[in-house]
Amino acid sequence: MLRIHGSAKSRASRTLWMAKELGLTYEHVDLLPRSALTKTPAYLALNPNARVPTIEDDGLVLYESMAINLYLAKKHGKLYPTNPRDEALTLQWSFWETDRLDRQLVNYSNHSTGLPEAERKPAIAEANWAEIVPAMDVLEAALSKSQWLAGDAFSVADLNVAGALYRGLFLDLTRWPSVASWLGRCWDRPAAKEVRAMRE
Ligand SMILES: N[C@@H](CCC(=O)N[C@@H](CS)C(=O)NCC(=O)O)C(=O)O
Repeated sequence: MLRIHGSAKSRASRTLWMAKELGLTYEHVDLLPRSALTKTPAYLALNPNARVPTIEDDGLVLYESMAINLYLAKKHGKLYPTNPRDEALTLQWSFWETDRLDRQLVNYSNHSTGLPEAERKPAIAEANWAEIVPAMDVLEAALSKSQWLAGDAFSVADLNVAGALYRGLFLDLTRWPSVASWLGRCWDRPAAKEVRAMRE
C-alpha cells in the first residue's frame, strides 16, 4: 500500500492532494518538517535529505514532491498527459515552479507574515518578492492564453504548480488575474479542499 510521509502543513500537501485526486488508499505518516522524527535512522534511510514528502509504494522509495506526483499520475493513468507535447509542458512547469517560485514563496511568506515578528527579516522578504513578481508575470502570460498549463483539462501540471502556490492563495493577486482565477479553479476541486482542511 502507498505510504506518504509528511504533514499536510508541508510540501507533502501536494502528494496528499494527488493521492486524493486519484482515489488511492494510503497510509499517512504525519511527519512535521525539521521534527526529530525526520532525523531518525529509519527515516534517513528513506530520505537522506531529512525532508518531506517521501513515499513508499510497492517497494519504491521516492522523494521530491514533483517527481512523486508525476510518478503517481503516470502509474494510475489519471491526470497524466497522453501525448509527448503535453508531457513536456508538464515537466517544464514542474521544474519551472521548483526553480522560480518554490523556495521564494516560502521565504517571502515566512519573512513577511509566517515567522514570529522578532525573527522576520524584511530584506529576505523583499529579495524573494523581487523574484516572485517576474515569475508570476510569466505564469500570468501563459494562463491568459490557456485555461490549463498542459492540454485542455486540469492535469498533474496544474496540480504541481497550484499545489506549490498554496501561499499564493493569501497574496494580493490583482496584478495577475488569470493566475488568480486558475488558482481558484484548482483549489476549488474536492481533493484540494480536503487537503486544505487538513492543513488549516
Ligand atoms: N524539493 C523538495 C523540497 C522538500 C522540502 O524542503 N520540504 C520541507 C518541508 S515543506 C522540509 O522537509 N524541510 C526540512 C528542512 O528544511 O530541514 C520537494 O519538493 O519535495
